Order: sequence, then structure tokens, then C-alpha cells
Amino acid sequence: MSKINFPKDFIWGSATAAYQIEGAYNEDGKGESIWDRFSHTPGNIENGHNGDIACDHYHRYEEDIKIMKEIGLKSYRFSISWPRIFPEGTGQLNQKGLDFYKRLTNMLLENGIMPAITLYHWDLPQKLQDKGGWKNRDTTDYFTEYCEAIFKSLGDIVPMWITHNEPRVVALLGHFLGIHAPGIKDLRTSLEVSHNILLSHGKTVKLFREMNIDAQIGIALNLSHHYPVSEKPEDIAAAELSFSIAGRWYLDPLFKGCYPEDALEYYKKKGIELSFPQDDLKLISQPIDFLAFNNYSSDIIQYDPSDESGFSFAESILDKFEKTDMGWIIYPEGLYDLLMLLDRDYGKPNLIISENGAAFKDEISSSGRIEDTKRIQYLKSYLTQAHRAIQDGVNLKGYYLWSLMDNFEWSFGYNKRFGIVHVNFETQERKIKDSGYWYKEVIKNNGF
Ligand code: IFM
Repeated sequence: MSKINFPKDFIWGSATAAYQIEGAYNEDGKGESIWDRFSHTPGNIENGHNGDIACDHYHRYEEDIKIMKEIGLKSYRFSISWPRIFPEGTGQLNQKGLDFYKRLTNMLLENGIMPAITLYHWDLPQKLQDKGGWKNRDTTDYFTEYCEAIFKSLGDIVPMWITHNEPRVVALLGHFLGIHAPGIKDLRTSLEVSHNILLSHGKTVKLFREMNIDAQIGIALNLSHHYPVSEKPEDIAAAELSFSIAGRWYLDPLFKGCYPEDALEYYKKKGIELSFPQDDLKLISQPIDFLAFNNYSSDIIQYDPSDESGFSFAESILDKFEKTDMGWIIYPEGLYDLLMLLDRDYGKPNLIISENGAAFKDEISSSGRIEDTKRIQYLKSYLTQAHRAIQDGVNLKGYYLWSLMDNFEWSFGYNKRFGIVHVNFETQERKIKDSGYWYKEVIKNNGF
């Protein structure tokens, strides 16, 4: 096979999120987050796990940056814990919390690793949840207040900013299915939440431009390609509708200033008539510098009159695919098709893969190595498709592997390992897996 070369200046990174790795959940003045509350409530997380200690990154960030350096990362994407900065969500700033991120950012820069900051990766201050959380429109202003404090302190040294991570997951899992914090189960609420999150994104981009920050800003959506299970027109229509609900519901407001008609119609049939102020959509659709997206798998959809939505996931076909430990099918061509779709339907934006990776049950072998060959195969196959899309003209600028290290995988606790660095959660010992050494070579050679 010929060598796969990525463009010069391609950003090779890896990603984490505050609640999943930091621990120190109540240190140095940090306030309670909705994930602290949710994970401390019995029954919400497998094995009763929580993020109280996680990877103890708050205390071990120096060691972790050394590992990043050893792997040769060009960039590191991490998130800031809002309640570390504003324990009450608004008002009094906690300097010690801010200082932690300054130390982290400075040390990354000293080591030649570009920091890429996600401003919201799900850990809302509990105090704001007590006022209605993301359903409360005021939260959009509290968010910009928090972002302004961060921009003032780090805006001149951090080149890449992501407002939100996966608004759909917050809306769907947190406010409709109730399996993520804050554990709400209400469709209308989840739709209001998704709108307010997008609105807070828009307000933050506006603020960022007004502050004349010399850096790039975007948002990270979770996206997967939706395929019809057959060529039958009803399956094709079902796949289109499901992608409108899952993907275009976020993409269209951001790029076209409107919500997709078929999805609005779908909610109307469910008795939820939605209309949003035009001014909101204007804010939401302000130009961004890049669209980031997280992609792991693909969805296969069938027309299903027995389901109240009229479609469902085609479970029967899933056995034909290999799956990761999350049960997600491995279909790298889905990444290619998604990249092509974004390029075609949304005006050739600059794109960043802000997460891609796989959970497997990694164990330390008798030789002391972590031989995660399945992960290497997965990464290779997805990167091959990313490269194919670049060759076909897509403006893909970077790739962040999820995740740098094994960490707290939300409702699954520590039972899913996504890292290229193994973490022993008893001793906090870190060990680079074979995939980490493989990624090191990829970065060094700008391909494989
Ligand atoms: O761990 C999560 C991350 O926080 C958001 N994107 C998906 C990852 C794997 O489930």
C-alpha cells in the first residue's frame, strides 16, 4: 500500500474533557457541577463510579504533558470546568481555578503543543441548574460572562476555541433520555435546551469577534452518516429525516440560519410546535472559523411504521459489522461520506475532526505492553478515509484522537477505555499503549 501523506501543517492532536479526567472535584474553591450531583446520585452511573478523582489530572497535569510530548502531539484539546471558574455559575470568579488553566496552557505552549480549548463539555455549575439550567435563557448570558473571563485571561495565547461539545448529546441524553446529567426526560425541554445552547454559541462568537481575539473559534457537533437500510424510497426518506433530526438540526441553524423544515414538521406531528426568534438565528449563524465534529460510527436507518417516530435503527443488519466495546459499528467509509456531505451541503467549511477513537477492553500483557491492535486498526482505517476526503478536496485541517488517556466515560463510569494511554485507576499509573506509540509514528511521519 502506498504511503498516506497528510497535508503540511495538518493538526495532529488528542482530546480530553475536564470532568472525565481532572478529579479534584471540590478543591481550590471549585463549585459543584451537574455531573458531580448526577454521579453522586445512586443508580445513575455503572458501579456507582464518579469523577471525584478520575485521572487526577488536576494534580498530575505536568506528568500528562510530558506524555503528550513523548507522543509528539501537535495539539491538545481540553475543556474548562465552568464551576472551577465561577463556582456559582455567575458573579464571583475563583482565581485559583483560573490559575490552574493558566499553568496548564503555559506548560503546553512551553512544550510546543498548541492548546485547543472547549468552553463547555457538559459540566454546568449546579447553581445554574437550580435556576433552570440550559432551559433558562438567562444561562446563555451567564455562559458569555464565563467565556469573557476566560478570553480575557487566555485569549491572547490560545489559538483555537470550541464553544460547545456535542449540543445534541446534552439535549438528548441529558434532557430527553435522562441518562446524562441533569437527568431530565422531556422532549420539549430538550429542544429548548438545544436552541439555548446554540444561542449561547452565537452570543459567544459575537463576543469573541468584539474582543478582537486573534484566534479561531468554532463548535464541535457529534455527527454520523445516516444510511438507509435499503434503496426503498421509504427507507431513504427515513434516513434523511433521521439525519435532519440528529445532524441538520444543528448544522442548518449554524450555516443557514434556519431549522430544517422536515424536522420541524416531525415535531409538530408530535404536538410540539416550535418557532424561534429570527434574531436568535442571526446570532447562531454568524460565520465560524471551522466546524469541528466528533465521529465514531455510522447509523443505519429503516422505515418503521410501528415506531412512533416512523423510523428506527436497523438493528438486524448491525450483526454484519465489527463493533467497538461501546457496541458502535466500525464503518470508516462513514467518515468519508460524512466529510463529503459537510463539504457539499455547507459551503466547503474548514473542518476539524475533534474526536475519533475506539473503546476496547485493553489489558496489560505478560510482556508489560498494552497491545491494542484493534484500536490501531480502527484508527488506521478512519484516518485512511479522512485522507481520501482531503484528496477529494475537503478542507479537513486537523484530527484529535479520543482520547489521550482512559477516563470517566459518563454513565459507563470507568468501564470503557478509549485512551492511547492506559490509566490504572487504583494507582494512577500511566502507560502508553501500542496505539500511542503507533500514533507517535503517524505524527512524526505526517502519515503512515
Ligand atoms: O467520552 C465521550 C466524550 O466526552 C464526548 N464524545 C464521545 C466520547 C466517547 O463516548
